[in-house]
Amino acid sequence: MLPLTMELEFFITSWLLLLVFLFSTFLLFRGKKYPDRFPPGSLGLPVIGQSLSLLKALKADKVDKWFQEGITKHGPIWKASLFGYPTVVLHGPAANKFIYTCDGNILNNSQPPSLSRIFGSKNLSELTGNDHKRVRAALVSFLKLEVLKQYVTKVDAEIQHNLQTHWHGKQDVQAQPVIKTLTFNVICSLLFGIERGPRRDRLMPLFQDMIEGVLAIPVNFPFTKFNRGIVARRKLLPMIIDLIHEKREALQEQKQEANHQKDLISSLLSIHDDDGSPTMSDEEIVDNIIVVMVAGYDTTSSLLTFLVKLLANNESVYSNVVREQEEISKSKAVGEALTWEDLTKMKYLWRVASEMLRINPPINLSFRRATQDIEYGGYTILKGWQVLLSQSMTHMNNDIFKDPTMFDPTRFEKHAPQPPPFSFVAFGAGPRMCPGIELAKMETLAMMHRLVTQFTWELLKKDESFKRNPMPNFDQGLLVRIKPIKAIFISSQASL
Ligand code: HEM
Ligand SMILES: *[C@@H]1O[C@H](CO)[C@@H](O)[C@H](O)[C@H]1NC(C)=O
Ligand SMILES: *[C@@H]1O[C@H](CO)[C@@H](O)[C@H](O)[C@H]1NC(C)=O
Ligand SMILES: *[C@@H]1O[C@H](CO)[C@@H](O)[C@H](O)[C@H]1NC(C)=O
Ligand SMILES: CC(=O)N[C@H]1CO[C@H](CO)[C@@H](O)[C@@H]1O
Repeated sequence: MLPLTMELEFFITSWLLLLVFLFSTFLLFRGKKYPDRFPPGSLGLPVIGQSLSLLKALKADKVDKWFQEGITKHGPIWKASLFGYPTVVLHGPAANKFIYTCDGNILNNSQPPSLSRIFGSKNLSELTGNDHKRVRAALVSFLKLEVLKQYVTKVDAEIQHNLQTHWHGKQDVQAQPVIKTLTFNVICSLLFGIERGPRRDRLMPLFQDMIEGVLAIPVNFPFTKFNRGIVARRKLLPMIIDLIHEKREALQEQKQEANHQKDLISSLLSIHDDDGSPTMSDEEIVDNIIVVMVAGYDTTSSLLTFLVKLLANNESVYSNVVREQEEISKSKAVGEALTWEDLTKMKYLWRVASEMLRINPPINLSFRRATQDIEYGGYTILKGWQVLLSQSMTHMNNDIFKDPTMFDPTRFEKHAPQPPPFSFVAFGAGPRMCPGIELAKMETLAMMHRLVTQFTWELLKKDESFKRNPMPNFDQGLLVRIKPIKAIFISSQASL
């Protein structure tokens, strides 16, 4: 049954894409002359072929091949028509630099239109210029390290709860969905200040539908994922607005108390401009809460899932990680919460995570739109055209990272030669670089610490594969067989 609906979705999408394409080509090229400084490649038929072949490559995780074919055929800069727009396809450190540092007035962050129905119109990802700066500064004021440091214990408590509920007492675990539950709960706790209980439980399925909708093929018919996503957004809105009202009241009651940074929402509500008016409207807060949910959920859980797989497959990395983490747990009493200082000692673990982000970056494609005619690499990109950047192709470039397919965390050692700027871009770069890095790092380190000190595990399918849609998702959720480590509790109790 499933494959059938997917076929159908694909079929409908093809026709929709065709219509959108024909219409936008008509708009774009009405009366325009073709100078011959356009990148090589074709915008003609088979139009659908190009979008579909990219979607297929995404699903089969063969996007690198898709890019390589284009590069072999046309050279480093080429054009195609994708998702309804003429698109210039770019890669390499120079292209990364160009895209990441380019003025928002030249290239904006327009995603293919489908996303806005779910993200809302005041979303950070689409804002440009001063609006982007203002909203981003508000988010960063909460997500920056000095503030986040206070929340290690809270993150750790969510992790312990996740392990108690979904790991202890189980034999086989689907790691990826369970880790997604964790990243969802961390966001609820830290960012939205929603404690465990019925409210979170009501939020979770809506949120998941919404995420699936954001990432699905944008066909708004009943029963499509996209449609479910839109419906979920509609149901989520009043819940989030209630939450904002409650937080505002709570803030007004405890005006004297200085702690406005209990969670992201309270923090956003208490930021004021110089003239005393609130910096962000309720609408902006709602849309950005949704952006943060989407941005922080699948990315971090993807990294954690890849790490679980790696440690099961690579004995040498595993034993190094365990040695470092046991050193840390030795210095703590049983059940004592992790602290910020503990995390700063996990240097090897973070190098392993960074190397994982190099090899399997959760995000490795970005779209932009040209808001005026621009020149790049000797070619013209016309106003309205799309730019597709394959930013992480630099991660696999032999001139930048020697033996790029080798998993080698020493690349990230302090004294190792630094890769040139704009070549390690798992978190992006420039004014739109991921503001959630420190939170992602905190979750990753704390969760891996708890996992390796409480369990050993092996993969039930030696090489379970994953597909990007567009975030990497393991076919069976990464099935692992786990065993609790009892010895740790006994030995540390004995030493008390
Ligand atoms: C391993 C985890 C993560 C990875 C690999 C990651 C990666 C990225 C990348 C590559 C971008 C830039 C996209 C572009 O330029 O097109 C980005 C943007 C963003 N990320 Fe993350 N992210 C992660 C975790 C998080 C977390 C935990 C949060 C939130 C709490 C977050 C919030 C955001 C936001 C709000 C933006 C948009 C920033 C802007 O447009 O100014 N991310 N992320
Ligand atoms: C994106 O990452 C995957 C690994 O998850 C890789 O196989 C693929 O080639 C990458 N795509 C591009 C265009 O770099
Ligand atoms: C981005 O630029 C394109 C082309 O000029 C325009 O159609 C679109 O509305 C812009 N999007 C935003 C969010 O400004
Ligand atoms: C495991 O990691 C080590 C250290 O980076 C690397 O040298 C080795 O090739 C990896 N082994 C496997 C089986 O991937
Ligand atoms: C992806 C997304 O949400 N896009 C919307 C963001 O906001 C702008 C306007 O502020 C809309 O035009 C986008 O469609």
